[in-house]
Amino acid sequence: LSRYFTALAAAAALSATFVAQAREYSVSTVLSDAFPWGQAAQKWADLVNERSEGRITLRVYPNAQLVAGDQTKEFSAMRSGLIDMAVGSTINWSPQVQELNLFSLPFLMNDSADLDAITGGKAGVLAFEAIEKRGIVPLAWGENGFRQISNSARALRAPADLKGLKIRVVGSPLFQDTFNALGANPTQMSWADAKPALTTGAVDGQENPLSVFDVARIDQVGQKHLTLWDYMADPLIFAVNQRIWKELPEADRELLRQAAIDAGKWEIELSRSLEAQRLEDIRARGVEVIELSEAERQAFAEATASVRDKWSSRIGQALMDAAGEAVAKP
Ligand code: X2X
Repeated sequence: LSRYFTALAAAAALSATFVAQAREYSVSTVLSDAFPWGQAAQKWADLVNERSEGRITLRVYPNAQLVAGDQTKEFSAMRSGLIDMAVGSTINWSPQVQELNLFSLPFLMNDSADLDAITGGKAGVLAFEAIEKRGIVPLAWGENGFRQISNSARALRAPADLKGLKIRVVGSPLFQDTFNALGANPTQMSWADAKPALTTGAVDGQENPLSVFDVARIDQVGQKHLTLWDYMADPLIFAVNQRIWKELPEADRELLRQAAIDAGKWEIELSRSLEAQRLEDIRARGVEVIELSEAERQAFAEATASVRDKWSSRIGQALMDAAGEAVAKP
């Protein structure tokens, strides 16, 4: 009998430990797992679940639903503890973390190699330090992607072609400057409002990575012309509220960090490997795809030089220098 009670007590103790340690956390994203972005968050959740043997659950809440669709409030909500964790875009966090505007500077980066050199080098470290200073713990990089511009009116090959076009932009002031410099008429709105605005013709155009154009079927809301200009790319950042981070045992922190690194790497590779096929599919749907010559792209870069000048002081000299070194061609 006593052996029976001992076993019972041991089982109770075990389950008490289990209950005490089993935790669930919310993870905010803007895009669902129909997109690489949401898949990045789900991969993180799957790896954490598997490696913690079910002890830690990350529940992904897409469509910025934890901030009622207002993606520019995600960072603040994570800092205040309303959201535990997030996989967020540098664009959406830049209102609170000025340094992250680096990635939105038009024509700073030419390709994925430039982006990788920034995120993987000193600039990436400085960007993470800037986030940490604002009370959030950044763990790893993912990728939304190089952003291309589409519109319903005409083929865009030169800055003059943008004149007077109403372009939906994300809620970060830098984008107002970029599209004003190009002679367009930028309108800030959330992703939730973007598709309806395109549908009704309240705006003529938008800019997003090919994955978003493809999966969200932006071709179906009148966006007939798509210019590949690679004017900027927004990385994703896996991050955790600081109080939650501090409460976690060291081993769980390491588990979360490594799972975020692995999920980010996986998603970046996946996202890039699908780009060519996406472009083919977009073309097959009848969208006119405009590819720019180096000189044509350069004309857009020159037209937006003032934006880089104005914003580099807000981003900070050390970060600008580190990014400049990263993208410098020998
Ligand atoms: O709103 C957008 O355009 C999106 C989905 O790309 C971001 O959240 C930055």
